[in-house]
Amino acid sequence: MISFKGYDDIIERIYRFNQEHVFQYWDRLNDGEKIELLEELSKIDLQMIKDIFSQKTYSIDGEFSPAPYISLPKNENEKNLFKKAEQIGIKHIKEGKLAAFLVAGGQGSRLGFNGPKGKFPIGPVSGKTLFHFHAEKIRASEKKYNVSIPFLIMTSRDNHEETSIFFKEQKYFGLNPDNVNLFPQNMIPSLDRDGKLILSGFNSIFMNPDGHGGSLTALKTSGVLDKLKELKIDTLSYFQVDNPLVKIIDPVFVGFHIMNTADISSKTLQKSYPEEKTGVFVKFAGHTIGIVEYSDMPKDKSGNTSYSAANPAIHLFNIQFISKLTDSGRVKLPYHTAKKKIVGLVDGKQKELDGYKFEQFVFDALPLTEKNVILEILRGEEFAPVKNASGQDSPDSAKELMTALNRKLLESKGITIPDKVKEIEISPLIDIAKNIIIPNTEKVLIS
Ligand code: UD2
Repeated sequence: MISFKGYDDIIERIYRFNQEHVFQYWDRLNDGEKIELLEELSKIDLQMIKDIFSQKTYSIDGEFSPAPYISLPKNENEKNLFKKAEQIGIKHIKEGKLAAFLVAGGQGSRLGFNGPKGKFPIGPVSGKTLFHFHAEKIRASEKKYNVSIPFLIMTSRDNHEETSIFFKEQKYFGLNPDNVNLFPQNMIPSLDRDGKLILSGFNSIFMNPDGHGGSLTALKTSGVLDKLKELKIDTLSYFQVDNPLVKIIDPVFVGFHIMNTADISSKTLQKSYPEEKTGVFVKFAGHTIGIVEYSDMPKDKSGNTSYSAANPAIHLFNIQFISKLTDSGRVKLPYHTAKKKIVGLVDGKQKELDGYKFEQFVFDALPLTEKNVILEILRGEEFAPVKNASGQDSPDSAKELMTALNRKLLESKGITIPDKVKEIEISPLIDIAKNIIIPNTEKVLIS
């Protein structure tokens, strides 16, 4: 067994868990490099890694059926209930009880875009980035409700610096920098087929971000949760980086959440086709609510059209609930396993190998709630995911959806749209007045 002053406990633990191959290049390392490796190893919970590996096929516990949800209002009574929710939501927002929470730690590999996905240009006319749209929506809500809304952004080790620099360069898109809080999520090692840690270099371990489920733990470990409590924030509006249509601050949604004293509230929309790659809301046999991810759907149920309540990944979290979950440190959510090709160090050279990547999903906190709300929304008004480089759920389809929504908005105000117009972008900072004239050009930018 190797030895190094001050680190012998860690070294002994590595041998005990049969992971001593991580020291195979030990003799090539200088003392600084050895310490770096030992420090990284000291942060890995080897027992947890072993447990995850031994149950590596995530499976759904027990039977489930489609979940009930609050449908779009159809009659006067339901419309009145929605109006009541809106009033309650507005009051809550104006009291400064809300913060916006963007998860942006993912790797965006399907889109094939280099760098943080939030830097992707999505404005159909302006080319503004996803981050820009999100920030301007928050600015617009701050103005509308005359309140300050903290903006939390979870990044990951690989994109934290670039994201922070971008926000600085862009002067926080006009937001008060003191209200913008970027913090990286935690990392978890990937494993090879035999459950062994993978070296990414002579003295470093291959890690991946621990999934958006890691956001709950990261809120706690970064100290952000305590800051929110000091600010008397009680609700987090959670959203993904890839949806330029998301309504970040939505009074109706907030109102239903408050009226039901929910731990988590979630939006849902109808799947557009059974094989669409979204999770669906379900009710488990024990009456708890949850989401089953498309990749985890049992074969006999996938494609079943009664599971149509899709997950656009828009939630409200009660802060007390997150506090309770994170009381003992790491939130105990299951890990989902993905088989991946991983480039690691093998026999002194970088080589592709088969491995496993582990992630927690934030919606696995749903079955832990005592109360929750699922609210139906209109797809075309709030969901335009940017996932793939082309085709479905791509930048092109998202831009089309943005234009379609803007067209609908202008028409609802009685504004005439000339024939030539193909693309319409409206800045989130603009309140459309009835009397605007739209030019007869292909691209229209209202900002
Ligand atoms: C997510 C949902 C899916 C559906 C769809 C809607 C999961 C597992 N699936 O699918 O059910 O609702 O969205 O658009 O969520 N992220 C992090 N850290 C991580 C991993 C991801 O911050 O370690 C962020 C990522 O930056 C993005 C969001 O989480 O904002 C979603 O990640 P994804 O693109 O991997 O999820 P996707 O599209 O498979």
